[in-house]
Amino acid sequence: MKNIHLCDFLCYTNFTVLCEKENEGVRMEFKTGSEDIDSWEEVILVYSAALRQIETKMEILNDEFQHVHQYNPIEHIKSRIKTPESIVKKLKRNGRESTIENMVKYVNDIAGIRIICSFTSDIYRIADMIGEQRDIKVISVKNYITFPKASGYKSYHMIVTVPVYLSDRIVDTKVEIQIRTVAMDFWASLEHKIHYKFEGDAPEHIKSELIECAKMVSDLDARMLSLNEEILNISNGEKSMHFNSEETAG
Ligand code: 0O2
Repeated sequence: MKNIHLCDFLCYTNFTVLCEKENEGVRMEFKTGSEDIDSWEEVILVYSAALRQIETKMEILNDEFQHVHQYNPIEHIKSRIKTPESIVKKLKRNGRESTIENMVKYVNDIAGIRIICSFTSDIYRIADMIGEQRDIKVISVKNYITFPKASGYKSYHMIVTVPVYLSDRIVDTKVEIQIRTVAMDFWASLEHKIHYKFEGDAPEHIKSELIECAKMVSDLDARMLSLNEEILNISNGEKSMHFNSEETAG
């Protein structure tokens, strides 16, 4: 079987997609060929399969980590398929026509998974584990932890492709992975709500309050990490003391 990308997969099929939201005039249309098949569903099916694969991989890695290190780096995982309205908005924002071809080519986060962990060190551990998976190809990385956004947003983003095995072909499908701590996630969720409430134009005092909160989140993450390291050092010290006393006794 041949590996193909989702864009190439589109060439194999004929599309008619209409996605209209009443009163909002959101419309997507893409047509090729004469046959009318449920291709929007087919594309979403492939993205959903890709999401499930990444989710399962993450759960396996988390279980293995627990088995080897008696510790779970992942607190929880959320995943979603971007809504058609949100896809159209993003295409418009980038000055592109609303077609399925453009959506697959240019919207990298149609399938999105968010991995929430306790400590910043877990983020890099998880990112490394993802990068080491043989069938996952890392397309790009955005490190908003080292380089936070002007809004104060912090998170680690990876765009990857994962092969989806269909009955007659393998489709390499893009998934956006966001990795962040519980504290970063708390901040991002509230900021996202505020962003939507004010349609991206929140009053200045709210923006600066959010930046202040982002600093507090970074400080909290750093202090929790250092506390955890101290606890681990104490536990390791106790273990080696226990081990040494057993050796002396033996
Ligand atoms: P939604 O509603 O969450 O889906 P690219 O995807 O690389 O072509 P983009 O979209 O600028 O370009 O990528 P980026 O900067 O990595 O952002 C992708 C997603 O990260 C966003 O998706 C948000 O989910 C999240 N994000 C980025 N910046 C911020 C921010 O300042 N605050 C919050 N709360 N989230 C942010 P969408 O499509 O914008 O939104």
